[in-house]
Amino acid sequence: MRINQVISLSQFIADQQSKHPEATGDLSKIFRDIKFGAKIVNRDVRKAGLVDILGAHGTVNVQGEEVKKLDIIANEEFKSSLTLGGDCCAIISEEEEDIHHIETTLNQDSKYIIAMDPLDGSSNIDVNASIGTIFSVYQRISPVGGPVTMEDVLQKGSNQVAAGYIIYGSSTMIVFTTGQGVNAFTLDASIGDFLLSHPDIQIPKDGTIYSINDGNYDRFDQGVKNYLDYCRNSKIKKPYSARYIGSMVSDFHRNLLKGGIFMYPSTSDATEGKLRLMFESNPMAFVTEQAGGKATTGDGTRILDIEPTEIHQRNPVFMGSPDMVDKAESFIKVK
Ligand code: AHM
Ligand code: MG
Repeated sequence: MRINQVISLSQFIADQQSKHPEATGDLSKIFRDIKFGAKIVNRDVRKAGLVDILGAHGTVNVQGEEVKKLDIIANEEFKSSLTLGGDCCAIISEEEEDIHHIETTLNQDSKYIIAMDPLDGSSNIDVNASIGTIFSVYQRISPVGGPVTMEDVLQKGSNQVAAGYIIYGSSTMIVFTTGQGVNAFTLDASIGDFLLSHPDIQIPKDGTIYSINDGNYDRFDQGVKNYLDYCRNSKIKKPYSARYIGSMVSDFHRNLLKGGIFMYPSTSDATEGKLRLMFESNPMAFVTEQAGGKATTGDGTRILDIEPTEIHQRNPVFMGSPDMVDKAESFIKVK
């Protein structure tokens, strides 16, 4: 008997698995490993101000950006958890230039590939604002046992088997989809487990929150500027609110629950925008669509349909409440 109908993440996954007699249980084990990694990273995030893991690492990552110590730590912790679990054959990470092959005896028969941004929103680390981990799960295309290829890794987002994020906020939550809706589990620190807190999340069809880095306004295309002018127009039916912390997981999560649009468009000096297709756009787009939302590049292109050509490629992002994304696109398409 479950006390007060509390459902743990492990129980939920086991229940889902039992509905699929053909399931091998390997995906459940991937979630076990992601959950374990999340708990370890959560521990380190929570004590970041007390020990020497804040601040810059002194190197830049493959994007040429400054690396924080916690980025490195989180990357190593998830890699370790997924390697020791034995059900993942390769990882691609925002913090790694190339494919990280896992070729231990334990992992040689595994079919799953993980794409992850181990610590997203890292500019927020030093100021104690919410940060997150973003992950995708794919099945390899080439036969199990052989070397993982670029084709295995560069799959379009619609091939994702599962995706989600962990938010290290005022509480720690894991929000994910396996293609059957979106559910969120909150970490109960007293028992050390994630409990179902937000079943079957549906994003509101419309909303009043727009999230964008307004400092880039002068470098946006005219269509994006026109949409932002519309959002600021006090004569529209509902006054809009601008909300932007600069941590995608946090900005996205708020809009998922309250209704809104999250945007990171291209700019005149970054024609593909900033966010990475494999590590940020695809997993969030899968969650968005599974919650009833819409995720595009702003010109009608569905993010999940983009054919990736390189591990670290970027793309413009417009995602959230479907009516808001449609409205934004109606401005952007009119150049
Ligand atoms: P990161 O992966 O290096 O942390 O960068 C991604 C982050 C996103 O979380 C956020 O939406 C975006 O960068 C904010 O960028 P900006 O500071 O340009 O607005
Ligand atoms: Mg990131």
